[in-house]
Amino acid sequence: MTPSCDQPGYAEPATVYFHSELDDPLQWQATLKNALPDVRFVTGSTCDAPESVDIALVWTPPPQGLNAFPNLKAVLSLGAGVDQLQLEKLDPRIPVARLIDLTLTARMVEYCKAAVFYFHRNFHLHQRLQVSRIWEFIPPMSAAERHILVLGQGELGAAVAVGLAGEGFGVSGWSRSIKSLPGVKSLSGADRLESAVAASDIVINLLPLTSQTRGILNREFFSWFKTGTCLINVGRGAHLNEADLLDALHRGKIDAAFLDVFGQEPLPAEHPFWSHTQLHLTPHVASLSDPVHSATTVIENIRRAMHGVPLLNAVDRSCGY
Ligand code: NDP
Ligand code: OXD
Repeated sequence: MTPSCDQPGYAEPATVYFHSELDDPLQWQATLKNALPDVRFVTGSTCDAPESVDIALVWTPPPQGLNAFPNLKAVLSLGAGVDQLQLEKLDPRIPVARLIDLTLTARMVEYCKAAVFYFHRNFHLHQRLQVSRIWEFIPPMSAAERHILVLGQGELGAAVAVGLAGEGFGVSGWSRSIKSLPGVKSLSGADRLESAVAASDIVINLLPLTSQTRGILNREFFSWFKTGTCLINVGRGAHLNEADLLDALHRGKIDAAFLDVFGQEPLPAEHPFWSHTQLHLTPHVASLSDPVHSATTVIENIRRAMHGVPLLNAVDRSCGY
């Protein structure tokens, strides 16, 4: 049990600097103040006393950068991913935590199941036939015959894989280390990837963005797809080589894709993805965090940071995730 902010050893109330273009500062301020009435909540592109900031609670670094705060005790990500924090620029001794909560995970499982069922029940094929007013019976496969590969078996990827196995699909999960998850065949290592991709009908990307995974969804990767394979990218836009995806669609190497994340967000209006009939786009909403569901661990991590206690959901700075 971490000491409360009111107990001895907690000399000063925490000063939390908040920055996000996506999350509501007022909602977060109200939620934090409710639990930690003394907390000083600072937001905005300028901060009058950067030396007083203890904790940065951010989605992306503020314009002045995280190094503008010389006495940071912790960086708390407003997302499950941390690539957007540009951690390579941050002192490696500063602890960083990412956001994990049951609602965020449940939302990701819902999104992936919805996309998988769309492909599994051939809605994408019927949609194309509908445009030409063609009444054609496409016999549905059983879930057990449909093989799904989930790249990344962390908090989100593991929950998605187990959830899909529970629906009766054949599921494999690929990660750096081998896992033991009910109904999921665990694979690890670059040498296992080609055969796993080649055996799959649907590939879901839930890897973190690191120097090892950047651009992994590329021409070579797509060349391993069998005819009719579909892609779901909910990791990061920079995992995907966009030109290679368009080329693979054109050559029939990929049948269709759900894309939730993009190299540039918002996706520019002139981008070819918008009008591609085999692509289903969503604006980075596969899962979302919000103070109602995510504040508990943030509050606990503020307490921990103020007492020099290791953070919950700490990022391994040497791996970048
Ligand atoms: P975790 O850090 O919990 O899991 C990452 C997984 O990827 C682990 O299983 C890890 O392996 C595996 N991995 C990492 N690097 C490699 C590699 N080089 N080769 C093979 N496997 C690798 O992340 P989460 O599950 O919490 O989140 C995954 C990502 O989802 C986030 O980083 C973020 O980018 C994205 N995301 C997207 C959202 C959206 O709305 N679209 C919402 C939330 C997150 P091991 O277990 O062995 O360490
Ligand atoms: C996250 C995201 O990383 O929403 O949490 O992408």
